[in-house]
Order: sequence, then structure tokens, then C-alpha cells
Amino acid sequence: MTIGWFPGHMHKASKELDNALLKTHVIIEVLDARAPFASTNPRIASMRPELPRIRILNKSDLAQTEITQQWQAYFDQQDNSICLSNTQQNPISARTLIAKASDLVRKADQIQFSQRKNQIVIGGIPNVGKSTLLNQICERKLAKTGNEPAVTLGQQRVRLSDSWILIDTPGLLWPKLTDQHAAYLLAAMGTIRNTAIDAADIAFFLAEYLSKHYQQRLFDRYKIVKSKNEAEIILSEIANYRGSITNGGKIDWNKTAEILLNDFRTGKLGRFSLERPPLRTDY
Ligand SMILES: Nc1nc2c(ncn2[C@@H]2O[C@H](COP(=O)(O)OP(=O)(O)OP(=O)(O)O)[C@@H](O)[C@H]2O)c(=O)[nH]1
Ligand SMILES: [Mg+2]
Repeated sequence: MTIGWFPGHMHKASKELDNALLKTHVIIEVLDARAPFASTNPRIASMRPELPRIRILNKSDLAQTEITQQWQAYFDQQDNSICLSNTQQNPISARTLIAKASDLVRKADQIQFSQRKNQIVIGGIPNVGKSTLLNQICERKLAKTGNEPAVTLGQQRVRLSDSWILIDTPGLLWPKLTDQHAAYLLAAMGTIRNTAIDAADIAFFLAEYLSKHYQQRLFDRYKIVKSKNEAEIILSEIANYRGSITNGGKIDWNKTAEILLNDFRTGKLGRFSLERPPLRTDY
């Protein structure tokens, strides 16, 4: 199945983002620490390239710490930007954000640093934690958040200080997800609306991926004893272990898919880094 999701509100939100960026001094690009490349929206990555950028590796509590550190080192090599990792337990403060943003703006020759009015826009794919980040920075629940994509449908502006404004924006994907491996990773992480994917299809992909890269953990959680690599066998083991069987005695594939996806998304299966940065010599 080809995965794609670009509903009407994203088209509108893209245009609104273009407008907001005209008056912006710093972009915060929120990435998922589990898959920073797959969660990079190429359009946001290339918008206003001259603007200083703060990349946030979010949900890093769900990724392997040492791999997130490697990603941070990789992104820190990029010009005119810094990279921070963020979790709900240890969030970035408004004071730190303003200090880092001011520093970046001062270093960027072309950008006019105003003593009175500077703007930071938070952008990124859906469900990556942009609104949660705004609430963490403001230490108040100002933006609506939720564990599903497309919770935020319009921009929200808040005043951080006398001279800084922060704007939360709706999560954006792009019209054609040409890299379908990345699209499956996004779907597994919960970036794409359930109605736009086939949960069983994504669970088959995930079972195969996990059995290849994190087999022991997968087998331990669902008490799978023999080495089985095929997704269908692994999912049928999960179904039997968790009692996901229909009245007619058949495997309920959708329910089984939801069990695996939910355990993966909530961290019950452990921490996963689904992508690695290019080798050190490459950057
Ligand atoms: N584990 C974990 N979950 C997080 C973190 N930050 C946010 N979340 C959760 O991720 C889900 C999505 O958060 P939101 O802030 O609504 O995401 P968003 O990027 O604003 O999503 P859209 O508005 O739909 O684009 C919520 O259930 C949050 O509680 C984090 O650092 N770690
Ligand atoms: Mg939001």
C-alpha cells in the first residue's frame, strides 16, 4: 500500500507558514529523535535557508540516548544552527531558548536583530510534539495537544518576553511521500492519521523491522520462544499471547496491529532509534 496524507488543512497551513516566516528571525524545526531524517519535512527544511535554525530532537525519551547524541553532533555541524534534545521530563526553558535564539540571530549577518520585536516559529511534521514544546517553554497549557496527528489546525502566537514572540503551527507533511520506507517509519511512529493507513500493513512492516533490529526485546515482551523472523508468524504469536482472537477462533489482525503499534509508540517495547546519522567522516 502506498502511504500518503496531505489533507486540505495542511495545504492552507503551508501557505500560512510561508507568511509567518516572512517576519521570522529563528525557526525551530521539531524532529522525532527516533527518526530525524524521516521526520524532516523537506519543505520546512528548505524554507528561508538564511534564517537561524534550532533543531529539536523531540521525544528523545523514546530513542536510544547514545544515538540521539550522535544525531545531535551531526546536526550541530550544520551552519547557522544548533541542535537540542528535548523530553517532557527535561524541557527547554524560555530563558534558554531566548538566549540561544538571540545568540544565533546576532551571529547571522543578514538578520536584523531588533531590540523590540523578534519572532520564533515552531514547525515540523504532525504529532512530533510542537504544541507540547510551546506549553513547556511557556510553563502553561496554552496550546491544545493530543496523541494523534493534526490536533493543531491554526497558528497560535504567544509572547515570550518584551522582545520575543513564539508561534506554534499545524503539523505538516508534504504532498508526495516519495521515500516509502520513511513513510512507513512515520506511520509506525503515529505521524499519519489512522484513517489514511492500514494498521495491519504498518504492523507487518514494524514486526519485520523490529525482528531484524531489536529481536530480543520483541520476543521478550510477547514471550515468543523460537526464533521467528516472518512478520506474519510474529504477529500471530502476539495475537495468541494477548488473546487477540475473534469469536470464530481466527486472529484479529487489526486488534493485534493496534497492540504492537501502541506498545511501540508509548515506549512499552523500549527505546528505539530507527535511523543512524551518516558516519562521522561524512560530515
Ligand atoms: N514520549 C514523549 N511524548 C511526547 C513528548 N512531547 C510530546 N509528546 C506527546 O506527543 C503527542 C503529540 O504532542 P503534540 O504537542 O500535540 O504534537 P504536535 O506536534 O503539536 O501535533 P500536531 O498539532 O498534530 O501537529 C502528545 O501525546 C504528547 O504528550 C516527549 O518528549 N516524549
Ligand atoms: Mg500541535
